[in-house]
Amino acid sequence: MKRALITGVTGQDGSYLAEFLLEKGYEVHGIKRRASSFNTQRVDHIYQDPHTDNQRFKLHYGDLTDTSNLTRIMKEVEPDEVYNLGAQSHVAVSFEAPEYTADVDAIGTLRLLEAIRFLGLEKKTRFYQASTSELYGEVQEIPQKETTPFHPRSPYAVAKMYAYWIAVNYRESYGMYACNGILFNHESSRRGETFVTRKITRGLSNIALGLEKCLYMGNIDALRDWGHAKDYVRMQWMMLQQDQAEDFVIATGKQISVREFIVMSAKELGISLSFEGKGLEEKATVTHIEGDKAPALNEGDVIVQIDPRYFRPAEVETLLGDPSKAKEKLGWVPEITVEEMCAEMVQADHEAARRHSILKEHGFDVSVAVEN
Ligand code: NDP
Ligand code: GDR
Repeated sequence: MKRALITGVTGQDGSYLAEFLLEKGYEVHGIKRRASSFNTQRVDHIYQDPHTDNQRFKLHYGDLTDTSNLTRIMKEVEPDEVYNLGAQSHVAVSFEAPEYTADVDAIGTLRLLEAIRFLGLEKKTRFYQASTSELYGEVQEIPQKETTPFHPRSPYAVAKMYAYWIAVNYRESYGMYACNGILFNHESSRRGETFVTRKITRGLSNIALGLEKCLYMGNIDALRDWGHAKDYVRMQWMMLQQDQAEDFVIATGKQISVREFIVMSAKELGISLSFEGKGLEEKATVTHIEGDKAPALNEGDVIVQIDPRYFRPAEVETLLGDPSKAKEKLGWVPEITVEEMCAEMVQADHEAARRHSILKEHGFDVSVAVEN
């Protein structure tokens, strides 16, 4: 039985990857952080009682800032495959906490690679690094592929650039099977609530049911190549099954703007929107409502406005990936379109908002966290 170790198992990708590897028959070990409240919601459905026989999903307390902890877990598990998905993964937050982001995202990667080397596992253990389209930042070529030069635009992207190169360096220096998946944005109903797609699907669902009044956004002109996380974790595994370690771009090859994603999400709720105004004055007004998903709204309501607090000190305006290498060499193609992904996300968030509003109607004190 193959053994995998996943950092960031409690995150969006970690949870889908753990499911995927369990289905493939792996023993899956994940690193979770100690927190003052439960933080395993995304993997609770695959939890296995440690008192039962044949437990194949095991969680270890740990942190990417803690060398001795990582080395001990690596020694205990002796994994065939390590998936380094753990990170301070929010670009805007990395401007607020640049040093911590570097410690976790850059040096954390080095700590794992060193643990593998220190334990003499470099011929056994394969290593996947969660690299990112943010490396391209100020884009030098459209679309971006494996050979496109990097120009990172945030402390997050700069930290991930170190992680990218240290994985390449350990491959070249020690013959380790280490590779980078340069993944473009990927989302799902498990996406963190403060990333833009989820902020939109959740915010509009809450507004439709009267739990919030307005969605405050940053740069809605930004263009992204959005895919579904389920498609992307399949590729993370495929990358570790080759004869030779190589780096791959994973993307859909299509892009839309944040504004278009807002319109698409609103449409899923039966709401038509009209955008008017420029820059900070831009607003979206409800022009038409169909069906019964948005009982709290009326035509003429303003439900999207711009708030400068969501602008970043340096922005990545446009990202569009070219996944040809992944298609040609690995036969990987994304199966879920951005429209299908958006529909899934809106449905899940509308359902959650409906539950909240029923509780509220029956007098329970329900507050919806809106800090983004
Ligand atoms: P999430 O933010 O959903 O998950 C991040 C995970 O890392 C969580 O499990 C989190 O734990 C954990 N983590 C954070 N800090 C630490 C730390 N100090 N020590 C150990 N674990 C830590 O990210 P995604 O699942 O979306 O992304 C997975 C990886 O892929 C990340 O590295 C991200 O940077 C990268 N990536 C993501 C893309 C995307 O579009 N989703 C695109 C390209 C790259 P907790 O749950 O406790 O917060
Ligand atoms: P990104 O994702 O920065 O691309 O990083 P995010 O969803 O945060 O932003 C995408 C774009 O939308 C613009 N935007 C806003 N973003 C947020 N979060 N909130 C807003 O209110 C808002 N308004 C506009 C942003 O400025 C940006 O241009 C994600 C993360 O998952 C990284 O870990 C990963 O490496 C990259 O994707 C690929």
